Amino acid sequence: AQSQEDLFNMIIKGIRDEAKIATENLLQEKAPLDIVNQYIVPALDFVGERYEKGDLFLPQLIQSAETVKSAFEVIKKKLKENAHSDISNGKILLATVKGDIHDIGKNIVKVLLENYNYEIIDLGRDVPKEKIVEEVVKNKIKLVGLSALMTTTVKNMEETIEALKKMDPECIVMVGGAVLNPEYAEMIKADYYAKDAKDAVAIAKNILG
Ligand code: B1M
Repeated sequence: AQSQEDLFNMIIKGIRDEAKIATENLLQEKAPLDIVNQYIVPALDFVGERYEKGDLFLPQLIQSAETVKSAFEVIKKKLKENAHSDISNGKILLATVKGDIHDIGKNIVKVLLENYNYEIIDLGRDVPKEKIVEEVVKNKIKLVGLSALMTTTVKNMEETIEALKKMDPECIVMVGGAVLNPEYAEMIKADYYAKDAKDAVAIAKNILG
């Protein structure tokens, strides 16, 4: 069995292939989301802090992010095996806002929502508000999920919410991302704040059933 040290350290060091195997082994004994919360998020927080302090540089941050992506591919496969049923509970549009290329968190949220049978329209990252509004109209979306990870892009999130509400005051917006908190979410006029993927599912259930 793998110890917590292993996957955590592999992400920090950016060793991809081994991280994949470690994840497969961990899945024998742990639930997919527990691996995300106990290993992946803490490891990314750790490299993020070291990067901020200047103890570690961008190439290493990228290596760690790539390692997480390959570990998450394994987790995603497992989650898909456990999917609940084929009937869609409704559509949700997801995007990381303009100027922001962080998408690991959004992708985790996406997989979990899909697992609960929501149909996800994923616009990806660095998405301008105009594109988000256009796709919401085109796909008749009731619930939009926006992600932002940087203090500088929260402004774009606010502007996106403003544009969505202007287009349709009934459009419901949930927001998430490490830079946010419930107070901040309220300030930028989001309807809901999701602290993690489980929260996002609870909100979706509340809105779409
Ligand atoms: Co960057 N980065 N990064 N980065 N990065 C942060 C965010 C930073 C805090 C690091 C730091 O300095 N401590 C910092 C921002 C500082 C600030 O704004 N104050 C930072 C910076 C500065 C940058 C660059 C500018 C660096 C540079 O180029 N000089 C650059 C940004 C470029 C840009 O966006 N324009 C950059 C680039 C990168 C990488 C490409 C190397 C990589 C991203 C790879 C990718 O996403 N594809 C990266 C990473 C990995 C991080 C950290 C280390 C980890 C982020 C992450 O994935 N966390 C991050 C530090 C940190 O957060 N600790 C950092 C794990 C993820 C699961 O959490 O996204 O919060 P999170 O998602 C959670 C919840 O928040 C919630 O559910 C998820 C699952 O629990 N959630 C939602 C998220 N979105 C949701 C949406 C919802 C609902 C819930 O509704 C839809």
